[in-house]
Amino acid sequence: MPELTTAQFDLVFNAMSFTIVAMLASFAFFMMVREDIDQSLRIALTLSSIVVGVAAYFYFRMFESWKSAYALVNGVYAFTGRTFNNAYRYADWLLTVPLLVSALVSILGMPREYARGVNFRLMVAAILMIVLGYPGEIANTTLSRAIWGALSTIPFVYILFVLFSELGPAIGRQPAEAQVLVRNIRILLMGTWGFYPLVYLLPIAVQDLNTAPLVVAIQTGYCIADVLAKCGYGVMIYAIGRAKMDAEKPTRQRTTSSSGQD
Ligand SMILES: *C/C=C(C)/C=C/C=C(C)/C=C/C1=C(C)CCCC1(C)C
Repeated sequence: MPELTTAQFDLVFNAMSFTIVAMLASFAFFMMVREDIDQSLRIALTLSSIVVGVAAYFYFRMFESWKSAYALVNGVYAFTGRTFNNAYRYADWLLTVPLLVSALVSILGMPREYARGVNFRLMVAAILMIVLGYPGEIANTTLSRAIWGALSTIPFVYILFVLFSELGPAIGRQPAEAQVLVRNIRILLMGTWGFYPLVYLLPIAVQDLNTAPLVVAIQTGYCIADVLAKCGYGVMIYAIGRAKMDAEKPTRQRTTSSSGQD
């Protein structure tokens, strides 16, 4: 790993510590607001809490790994010989990405059989995407990074295709209050998930793997994307749950008073 200036080292250090606290705060928030929404939609908030909880753990590990990869020697951060462990990041994604797609499918409240099928296909694609991306992330040449990256992009494109083609009709069935939010969460998902392959492409674009600006850009880039794609996304899942509940409230009160039970 390349030698870093104190500013470069600190930027990644601060980005990671910010991400840890963002994940922990989101965890507390999602756990607290879970009870605010309908039982049938609560699973989406549970999934969001698990996502940020898992990410907080792996960020803690990454933070430790980052600190042990470098030592301050005469005013610069020299590599200690203990390589930063990218496996923490990919283990995090391997667990959280399938849960993120699942949270979206469950907040849409599609027919059960259909939801199960979509969920399964999206989860398999998400796992393939992460598993194929990892060998490229730790590759020694930009060529093999490019090849694994291209393979990983196939399931990625499939996920986007499913989200746009197949979930489209489900959006049309959402109450008016929730439709805009569902469209927005899809845009957030596209925008933030699209950011990961761009960060991954940087070393290929400049045909180098091991410069200080690259290491710093990749680590901070993934941190920013993770906060948006996990914390920001979870907040939107909550907003959708609330909007759906508010939209259904009048009918629910009616059925409650007529049947006398809830
Ligand atoms: C919370 C973490 C999330 C939402 C991670 C998402 C990661 C991706 C969408 C990664 C995609 C990649 C490609 C499409 C090609 C290059 C390799 C990856 C794994 C960076």
